[in-house]
Amino acid sequence: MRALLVLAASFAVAGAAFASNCPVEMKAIDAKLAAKPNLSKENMEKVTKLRKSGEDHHKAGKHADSMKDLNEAKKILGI
Ligand SMILES: [Cu+2]
Repeated sequence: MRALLVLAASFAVAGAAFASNCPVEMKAIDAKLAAKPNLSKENMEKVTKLRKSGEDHHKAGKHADSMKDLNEAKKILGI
């Protein structure tokens, strides 16, 4: 029983840490976008779309999907 509680608690902590990572990534992307990066129109559209879907997934509680989108956007931005 005790082991189960410890396990549940560590999952909760891991979940919270994961959840709080999305806004950090979004901020990094926003900062990079604010600096007007030299991107092609196509890549700019991709980044904008990924940034938006990342936020939507985050708000829906799908943090893994959110991180996937945000990481993809970061890759295009070179961060
Ligand atoms: Cu999230």
